[in-house]
Amino acid sequence: MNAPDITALLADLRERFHGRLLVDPADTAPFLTDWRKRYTGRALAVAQPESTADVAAVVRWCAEHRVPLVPQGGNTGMVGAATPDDSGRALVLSLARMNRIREIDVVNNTATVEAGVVLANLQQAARDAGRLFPLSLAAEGSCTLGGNLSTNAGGVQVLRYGNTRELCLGLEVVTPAGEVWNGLRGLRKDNTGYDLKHLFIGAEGTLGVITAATMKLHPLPAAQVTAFAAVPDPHAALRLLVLAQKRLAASLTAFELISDYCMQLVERHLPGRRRPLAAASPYYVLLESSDFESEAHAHERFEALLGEAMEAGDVTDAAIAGSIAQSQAFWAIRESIPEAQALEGRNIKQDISVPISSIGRFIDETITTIERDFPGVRMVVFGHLGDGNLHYNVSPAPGVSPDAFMANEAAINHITYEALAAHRGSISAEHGLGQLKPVENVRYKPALEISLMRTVKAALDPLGIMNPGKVLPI
Ligand code: FAD
Ligand code: 2HG
Ligand code: ZN
Repeated sequence: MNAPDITALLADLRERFHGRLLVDPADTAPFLTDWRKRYTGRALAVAQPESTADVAAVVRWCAEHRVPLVPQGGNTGMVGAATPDDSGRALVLSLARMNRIREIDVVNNTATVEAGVVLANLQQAARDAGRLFPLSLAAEGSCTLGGNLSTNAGGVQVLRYGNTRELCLGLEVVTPAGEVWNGLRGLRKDNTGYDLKHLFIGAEGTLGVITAATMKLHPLPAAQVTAFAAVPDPHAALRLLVLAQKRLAASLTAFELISDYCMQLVERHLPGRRRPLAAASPYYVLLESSDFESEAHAHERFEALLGEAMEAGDVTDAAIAGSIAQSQAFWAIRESIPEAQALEGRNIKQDISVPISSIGRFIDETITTIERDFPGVRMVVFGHLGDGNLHYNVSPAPGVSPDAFMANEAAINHITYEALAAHRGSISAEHGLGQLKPVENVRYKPALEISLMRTVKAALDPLGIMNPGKVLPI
C-alpha cells in the first residue's frame, strides 16, 4: 500500500466505528512496546472501539483489506503477545474503552463484563456486591479481563479457585469474519456439544476477539490471614505445602515461594519494602488462608500449622500478619518482584510448571546444571509453588553485559526445557507463548497436537489475520 492508499483506507475505517483511531506516533507508541520492553513493533494505527458492534465493524474492515489484527488489553503480557511485528501492516485493536460492567447477579453468583474492564475494577465491583472475584495478580491495576481470558492468566489464588479458564462460564466473541457470537451463558452445567469458549480462552487473540464474559463469583471470606515463613530449601517448602493442605484444606488460598535473591532485588530497587523476618534464609513461603469463620479462627489454625512445621524443621522462622496493613506489606514484597527484575535489567524469563511431586527434583537438577555451565548467573526463583508453577528466571553474572548474557538465552532455555520434557512439564505455565515461545512449543509438543492446533486456527481464521505469528509459528 502506498501513502495515499493508507490515508484513504484509514479514513474509511474511521467512518465505520465509534471510538478512537490513533495514528499519531506519539499516541500509538505506548501500544507498540510490551511491558518488559523486549519487543517493539509498528502498526498502521490503533483502534479503540466502544461496543461489540464497533469491534465487529473493525474486524470486518480488517478481513476485507487483509489487514492483520493484534488485540490488546492492558499490555501487561510477558511474552510479546500483544505487540505487532515490525512490518507496520497490522492494526492494534485496543479493548480499553470497552470497560462496562454489564450485570452482577448475586443469586447466580456471576458477573457479566466487557473485555476491557481492568481486573481490579472487577474485583471491586464484586466486593461492592458482597462477593469475591478471586483472580489476583500483581498487574491487576492495569491488566484487563479480556487479556486475562486470552492468556488464561493464573496469579496467586489458583490453588483454591483455579485459573481464569475455571472462572469463566460464558463468552461473547467477534469471530475473524466479523460475526458476533453471543455465548454469555451463566450456566454451571451445559453439555450441548463442543464447549467453544475454551478455544478462545488462552488463544492469545489468534482465534477471535473476546468482547465480554460471564465470570463466576465466590463468597467473600470472613477473614484473610497472611504468613511469611522462612524455609531452608524448596523440599521443605513442599513438605509445608502438603501439611498446609492437610490442616487448612480449602482455606489455603495462596502458597508462593520466594528465593532470598528475589528479596535482595526488591530491597535494592524498591527500598520502601521491608523484610518481614530479621534473619536471611535461602527461601521463604508466603501463605494465605481465607477463613469463613473469623480472624481469630484463622490465626489459631495458622499458628498451629506453623508450630508443627517448625517442630519438623521445615520452617525456621515465621511471622503472621497482625493487621491488614502488615498483610499488604507482605504481599507488596512478593508483588514487587517483577518490577524489581525490570529495574535490575534484562533477564531470561522462564515460566515453568511440573507436577508438584517433581518440582523439588526439577529445581535441584536444573540449578546445578545452569550454574555449572554458566558460572556466576543468578537464579531468580519465585512463584506459585502451590500450583507447581515457578518463575524460574535467570539474570546475568555481575559485570556481564546484558547483550552478552542474552546471547545464552537459547542454551539456558534448552537446559530447563529438556528437564521439563523429562518431568512432563510445561514451558509456559501461565504467561502464554506470544512471540517468545511458539518455535520451542513446536519442538516440545507432540506433532499431532501442533497439527490439530493448526487445523483449528485454519478453520476459524482462514485468512490468517488474527494476531499472526503468535502461539503458532507462521
Ligand atoms: P495484554 O498484554 O494486552 O494481551 C495479552 C494477550 O491477550 C495478547 O495475545 C492479546 O492479543 C490478547 N488479548 C488481549 N485482550 C484480548 C481480547 N479482548 N480478545 C482477544 N485477545 C485479547 N500473568 C499471570 O498469569 N499470573 C501472574 O501472576 C502475573 N503477574 C504479573 C505481574 C506483573 C507485574 C505483570 C506486568 C504481568 C503479570 N502477568 C501475570 C502477566 C499479565 O498480566 C497477564 O498475562 C494478563 O492476563 C494480561 O492481561 P492484559 O490485559 O494486559 O493483556
Ligand atoms: C508473577 O507471578 C508474574 O509475579 C510475573 O507471573 C513473573 O516476573 C515474572 O517472571
Ligand atoms: Zn506468576
